[in-house]
Formats: sequence, C-alpha cells, structure tokens
Amino acid sequence: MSAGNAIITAAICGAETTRAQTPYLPITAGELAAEAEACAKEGAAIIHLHVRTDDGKPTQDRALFDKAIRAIRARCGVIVQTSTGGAVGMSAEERAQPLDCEPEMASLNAGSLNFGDEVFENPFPLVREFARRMRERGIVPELECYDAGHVDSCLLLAAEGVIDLPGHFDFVLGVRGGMAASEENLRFLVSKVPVGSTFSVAGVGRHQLPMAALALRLGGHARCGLEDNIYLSKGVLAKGSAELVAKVSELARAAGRGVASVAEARKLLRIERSA
Ligand code: KMH
Ligand code: ZN
Repeated sequence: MSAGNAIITAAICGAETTRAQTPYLPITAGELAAEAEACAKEGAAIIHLHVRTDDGKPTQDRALFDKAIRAIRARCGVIVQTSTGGAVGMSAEERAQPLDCEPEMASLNAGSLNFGDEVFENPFPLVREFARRMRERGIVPELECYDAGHVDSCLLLAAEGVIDLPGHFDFVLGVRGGMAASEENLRFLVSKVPVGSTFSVAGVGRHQLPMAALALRLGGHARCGLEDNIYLSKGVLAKGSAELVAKVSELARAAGRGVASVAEARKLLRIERSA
C-alpha cells in the first residue's frame, strides 16, 4: 500500500547557520519570503521559520516574526511553522514570542540535550507551558525529538493531557549531543511512533538528503534546508533551501510517493485554522 503523499518542510534560516558559511542564507523578511515562495514552488508545504536581526543575529522578536510571516503570506500559501527553540541560551519568554503571531504550527522541543558544546534546555515545565499556549491558540505542535527519550517524554506529556496524540513528530538526527543520523536509529524511532501519528526527519549536515530518502521510504515526511545543511552535494553549496526541496521532491517520487500540497498537509497534520 502506498504511504501517500509526502510533506516537505523547508527550514530556510535557522539560528546557527551564518552568512560566513553560505551567502545564500535569507535574513530579512523580504529574503525569507522570496525563499519561502521558491521552496513552495519546489514542493514545500511547510516553512519552519526563524528570524534574524538585520545584522544576522538570531532573535525570537515578535515584531520581526510578524513582519516575516506577513511577507511570506503575501507571496505564497505555505503553512508557517514558527520556531520556539530559537537559539541555545534564550529565555523561555523570549522563545515563546512567535506563538503570539498566529502561526498554524510551531515547534515543540520535547527535551533537553547537549547541543554541540552547549546545552539546549527544554525542561518539562517549559514544554508544558509552550504546549498550553499552543493549544489555547489552536497552533499544531511539531514534536521535535533529538533522542529516543524525547519520544517517551511526548508519551508522558500526552498521558498528562498536555499534548494531543496522534500528533506529528520530527526526528532531528545528527546534532552533536543527540541521536546520530543512522538507519538503525531512525528505524528504532519509527517503531516508537504511536499509531495514527505522523513523523518527519531532519538530518543534520551531510545526513540531510540520505535521511530524507530513508524517511520517505519508511512512509514518513522530510525536512530539509539551510538551517540543518548548507550543501547540495559534497563541497557544493546549495543556492538556497529551494534546491534542497527540489532534491527531496525527487527523492519522494523515487520512493513512489507524491509530494503533498499545502491542503493535503493541513489535513494530514490536523491543522484546522486557516492562515
Ligand atoms: N536552534 C536550535 C537550538 C526549533 O526551531 O524549535 C533549536 C531549534 C529548534 O532550531
Ligand atoms: Zn529550528
């Protein structure tokens, strides 16, 4: 039986990628919107959104999110998924600001981990409070899991009544401090996905396209883009996230899947609010 059409998420900016690493990183609202539109044309249904100050610093500033979301919505009808992770070291209140900007989705980081040489802090009280605000505002959470224990944490939170399952999991694999991007690990994580829930995979660095290919073969969905990986192939910079989305669309077709439209993605992810 076919696993159905695949949802492609484009993580176009992130908090860690710099212009020194790639000149193709979008920073301003106009650049983010142009990149979102290019990604949508190549098959992305979701834009995972971070914003930057004009000098490229990561920020969770509400006004900058508002501006970027308005610019994106003026150019294309993608699902906007705002980050609540921000950058390592930001306070909870700083991170929560985009939840006031009426996104259809937001990331909900399910647990803490070493993140390179730093610690990405997501204690249960923070996760509960972010989940509460999302539910109050009708925002669908994407459950970001960097390790197998984070999936178990989601099950605990569901048992507490804090999040609703079935839901949508995103396995971020290859962070230094999180679960490695390997086939064995992904198959194990997929075995833990509760019945009826969906999953996507975000492989970091050179693992991005191979992990996307495997996720698509396993019936899941895929995330790509400059947040997690700046290369199209070894030593060749992607000229923006849209080139990576085009590759993932090809991978979906090679796996016998179609590429989900925004309307299909909304249905699969149980997004009820319209932009
Ligand atoms: N920048 C990472 C520390 C998210 O968007 O929710 C966290 C992150 C996850 O990017
Ligand atoms: Zn992010």
